[in-house]
Amino acid sequence: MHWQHASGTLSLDKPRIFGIVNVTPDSFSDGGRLTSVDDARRLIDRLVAEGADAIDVGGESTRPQGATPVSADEELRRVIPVIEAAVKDHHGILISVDTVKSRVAEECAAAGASIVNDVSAFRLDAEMAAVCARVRVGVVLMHSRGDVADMATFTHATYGDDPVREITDELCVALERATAAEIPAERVVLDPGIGFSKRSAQSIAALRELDRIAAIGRPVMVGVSRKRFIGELTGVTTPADRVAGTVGANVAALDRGARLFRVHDVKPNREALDVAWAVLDGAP
Ligand code: HH2
Repeated sequence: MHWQHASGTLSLDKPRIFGIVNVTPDSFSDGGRLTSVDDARRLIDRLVAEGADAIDVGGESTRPQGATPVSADEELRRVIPVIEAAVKDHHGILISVDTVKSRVAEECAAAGASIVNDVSAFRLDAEMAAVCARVRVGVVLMHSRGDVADMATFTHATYGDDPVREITDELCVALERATAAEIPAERVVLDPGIGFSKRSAQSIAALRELDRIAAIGRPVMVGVSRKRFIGELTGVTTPADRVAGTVGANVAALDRGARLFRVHDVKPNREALDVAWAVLDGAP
């Protein structure tokens, strides 16, 4: 399987890792850590050295405690210098921008981002699908409900007896939004949105039954890194200490069909996923 994006094609014949670069003061696990472009540069250097296939740069948090939405101007002020630095420092690096705003997507694509990671799956900005079609980026359409302030809370975590069915149906609607905007299916990756409008049991069900989401026919990304359900399962309260739980969830997701993994800690996930893949697929 392949994924087309603005600067080429990413082959998904092995697990692909997106290293997280949150340029936000309030992200749940690493907020406020990057206070300058130089800090972001150093983090990107490390993520690339540890084996990231791409970096995912975000300037607006969706933290579970209820995030504060930021203006497009502020988001651009945070992410553009980081994208420009990444392009300069790492020739050919694959860059994704984590945004729900079409203006941010468009300007980041012009600055060198080849992928738009929209945690609202084109729900929150009526122009987003058309912009992504025009600038020919690859898109990640992630399942969520509600707006930026409450999508990572339980406000909309209201499911019947088959939550994965509802998640799958809503991702199919997102894929139709992309198709209607003439984004070729080959440019689309789907993501169940672990922890977004989901209680832990619903996040775990989405991972356990990930094959139902993969059956839609598009590659699947998961973002489990350091998330709350891992804390609940392990008792590890500090998000940055949830590395082993994150690796466990990612290896299980790989077995159920995920091929793209959005993580804070690249090295342990790279090693674990490469070894798991050699065992599962038989191809070192
Ligand atoms: N999770 C977060 C943000 N963006 N994108 C995708 N595709 N999938 C995810 O699961 C996902 C995502 C939330 O995590 P993080 O960036 O660490 O925190 P915050 O939103 O507080 O910045």
